[in-house]
Amino acid sequence: MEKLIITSAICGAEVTKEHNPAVPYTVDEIAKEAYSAYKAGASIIHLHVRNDDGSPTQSKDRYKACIDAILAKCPDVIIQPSTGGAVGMSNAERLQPLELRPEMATLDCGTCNFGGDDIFVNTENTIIEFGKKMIELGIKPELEVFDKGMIDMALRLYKKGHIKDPLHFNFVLGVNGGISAEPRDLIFMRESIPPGATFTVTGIGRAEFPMAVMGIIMGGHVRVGFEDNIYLEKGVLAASNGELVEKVVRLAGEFGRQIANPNEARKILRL
Ligand code: KMH
Ligand code: ZN
Repeated sequence: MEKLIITSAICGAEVTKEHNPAVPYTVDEIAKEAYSAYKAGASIIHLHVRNDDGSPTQSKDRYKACIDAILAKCPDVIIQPSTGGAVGMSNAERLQPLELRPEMATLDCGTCNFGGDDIFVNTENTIIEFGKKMIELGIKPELEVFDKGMIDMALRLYKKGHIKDPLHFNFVLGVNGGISAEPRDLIFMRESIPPGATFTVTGIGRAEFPMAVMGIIMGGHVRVGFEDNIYLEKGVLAASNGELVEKVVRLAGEFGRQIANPNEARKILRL
């Protein structure tokens, strides 16, 4: 089996220090958390950024400051900015980090409920606009799918040329409004993508590690981090993103799956 690529989603846009005091906001905190994940075995950092007060932002300047600080500590890591940002942001706001020409970025493939009254809006035209921009700038999209219909949308737009090979999906399971996180759900998602496409598995909340194990044994890749889950185990807050990554490394070891370093990840993903 291919080596395992671990992505760490170190802060997201929604989780706060009230949920877990280790959630990073400042540039220094973000760089420190990225380093903890990288040192533990993450080769990709899925990056959202915050203002110092913790509010989410897609500011290009703030991304630049965070990326520079991360690269100073983790020179070869793959940085994957979010183009999802936070619920309610405009497309123009969300697209800003692409101007920095990262190697990868997320491309969210559909609209869904996002808990309470929140709706995460990604219309077909939005996905086309974001996909075209990534082709134009040579940025590999990670196709974020929160439900099976989003895979169908991605494949439709791929056929029309708005998304290019090689395809890489991130199956996000357990969002309140997306597909649930049962083993059958992940198998259904996996069977719905073309042979040859790569995939990462992200389980939300308590589904993080069960889904990680499934990703490990199914030959996929794994994402963990405070964006998705703040607990190391039931009732125990993780002290860092590194602790979450270390747990994945331990689980992968139990199943004989080796961990990819960033350059190996680049080869697997054909970056
Ligand atoms: N914060 C969520 C609304 C992404 O990074 O592309 C969207 C999100 C997806 O986190
Ligand atoms: Zn995200």
